[in-house]
Amino acid sequence: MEERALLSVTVEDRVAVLRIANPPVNALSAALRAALRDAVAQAVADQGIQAIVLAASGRTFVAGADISEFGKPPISPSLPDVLVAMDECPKPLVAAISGAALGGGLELALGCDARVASSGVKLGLPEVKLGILPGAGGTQRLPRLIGAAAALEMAASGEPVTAETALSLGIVDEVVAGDPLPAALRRARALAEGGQRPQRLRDGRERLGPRDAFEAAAAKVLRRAPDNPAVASIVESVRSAYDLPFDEAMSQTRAMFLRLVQDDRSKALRHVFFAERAAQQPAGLSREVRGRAVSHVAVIGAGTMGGGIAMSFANAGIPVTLIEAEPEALERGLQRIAQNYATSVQRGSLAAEERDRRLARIGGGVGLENAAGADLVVEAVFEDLALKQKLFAQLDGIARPGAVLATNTSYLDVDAIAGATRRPDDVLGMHFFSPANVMKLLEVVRGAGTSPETLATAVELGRRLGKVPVVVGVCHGFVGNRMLARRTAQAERLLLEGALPEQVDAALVAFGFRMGPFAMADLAGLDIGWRIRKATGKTAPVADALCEAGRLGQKTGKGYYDYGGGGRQGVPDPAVRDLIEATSARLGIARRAIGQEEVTERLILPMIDEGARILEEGIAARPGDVDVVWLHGYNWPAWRGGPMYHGSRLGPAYVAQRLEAYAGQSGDPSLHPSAALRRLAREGRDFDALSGTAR
Ligand code: TC6
Repeated sequence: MEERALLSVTVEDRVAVLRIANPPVNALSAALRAALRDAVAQAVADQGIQAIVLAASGRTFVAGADISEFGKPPISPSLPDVLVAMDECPKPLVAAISGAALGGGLELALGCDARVASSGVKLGLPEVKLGILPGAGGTQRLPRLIGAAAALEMAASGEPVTAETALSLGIVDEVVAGDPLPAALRRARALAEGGQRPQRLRDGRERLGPRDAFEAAAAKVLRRAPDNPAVASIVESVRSAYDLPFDEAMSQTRAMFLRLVQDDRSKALRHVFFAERAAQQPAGLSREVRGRAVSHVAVIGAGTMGGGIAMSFANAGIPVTLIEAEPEALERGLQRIAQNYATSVQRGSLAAEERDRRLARIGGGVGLENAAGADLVVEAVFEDLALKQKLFAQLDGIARPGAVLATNTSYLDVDAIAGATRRPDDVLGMHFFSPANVMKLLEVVRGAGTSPETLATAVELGRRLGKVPVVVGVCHGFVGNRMLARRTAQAERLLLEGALPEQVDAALVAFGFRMGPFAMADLAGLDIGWRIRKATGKTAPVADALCEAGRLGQKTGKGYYDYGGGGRQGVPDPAVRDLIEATSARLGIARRAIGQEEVTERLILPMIDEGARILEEGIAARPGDVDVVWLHGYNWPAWRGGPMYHGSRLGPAYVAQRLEAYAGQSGDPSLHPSAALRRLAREGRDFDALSGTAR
């Protein structure tokens, strides 16, 4: 029987223990909700039962509602119905929280009279990250337990707290080491001895706290997220705890929940949730394949990138040796790392003791021989194929057999690098994004000869580092930078045709990016791209002219914008307008007024087209993988789901037709839609249809 599998009931000294077992995370599926409601009813009916303990098997208590049910017709009983049954239960209920209690999981625990948690477990209301609000009483019961201001902060941020913090906030009554069941049973018996059930949370407003403290918290939360409908609804719902009777507030909250679930933002955020998890399981790699053990890492190259990569390992508890060719360069690299940690300590984001532990994990060495003992070597030297090939040939003679050899190249041919060794099966790309200790994306580049174990090692390691690893294939720029190149080309092209940097940047900010391409280029420095263009014989007339004029971005006080007193906020500069207009004239391009819609579409649609090519070539396995790359490597706005999700909402036919129109209007042949996109448009199919076409 499914019910038996989802929920088992045992009786311990007249306490019914309802144990949830719905792997992998005990999500509250319709069947589990029904089983819970029925089990509570049975415990009520059974004269021999005095109290109920709610417990769970596995590594989570309950991870919340079953997200895969959202957007489908609701199935009764809803979670609020289950909580009504718990409120109506005359016998005391206690939650034994042995793993994460999130969303509906915490709401379930809030329907109990007491909560006992294992030390270290997480409790939270992460619904806002899915574009919804806690719809099963979190916005009503939690304020009545810990105060409206604190509850609002938890629900609006979505950040979980540890059991220890939950204890100090008053969310849980007791924290124990290990299994919380014995303590929960003790509490349940004590409550039963009290004769009657304590006042339900729903019935008491004494702990809501002063209204003005809540309003101040609400103003802060809304300032932080001014355009987020889920946050606005959370504020409104928590506020109703002051103004409306519990049942009225609940039905209003339920209506908001059902509205938000249908909202495009929530759909996109749910897509992100599942795409991130799917990316963890690379296509074509069996779940049975295990990575090799990695307990010591060597990073070659102590520049900004190499240093950031070394910090990522040290932060995750993995000892690392940073390797340079010269002692001075090594010293500089180690000092930069120490300085980065010192800044975090000064800012208060890192404890001094933790800094010391991390620093102690980072050693240095001059010469490649220092890589001899490493289980994984990450090369992060200058982007030069010949240099990298030479280095890998040397490494081949030094690294121990079975060590994974990874290159952090952003563009170069990983197969050509692997070919310099006699062990291409051990070689792959691990492309970190700058700053490597912060950005979550890790492109794991699978070479033609990369073995499944090598691939699994990098993916598992990526997870250990707290990154989001996405497996990609070998091509120039892989997934992220290859798509970015299309956007960058259009941004430059739009300047030549009539737009100005501030207009282009504003369009992308309006789309949801934190920064536009030109503000970003100024921040990164224009000389990097200039150097690469010169080396590869390419040109970007406006960018080249700015560099020739010494305008290299923020570091020179001028780039696409003027940074005046050396601040980070640039202002439009008439000299840049003159320079752009002169460049258009020199190239014989007649400037015209370009509207925001065209700017946005010409930046975004070519990326979607490139994504289609990438999928057709098998460089990425699934549209969701491309989305995850952009979400975590380039700050694509999560509520827009990612470029392929966005393209899918627009429809391949629309994307193809607009690109064709822009190609005609601008005379830029690169805007013609690819064969892959045209085929989808013709056949009326979505990007999924391209998945795995080449492999
Ligand atoms: C809510 O509760 C609203 C209530 C109002 C009702 C009115 N549903 O992340 P992992 C799957 S909203 C369905 O890799 P971890 C996941 O897709 C919900 N599926 O594991 C994956 O499947 P795969 C509020 C779920 O150990 C597998 O479980 N709750 C759900 O790294 C393992 O997941 C949240 O937002 C779910 N709720 O992390 C919490 N959760 O193997 C969401 C997970 O087929 N969950 N799956 O790929 C999490 O944050 C994490 O999963 C975790 C475990 C911290 C619980």
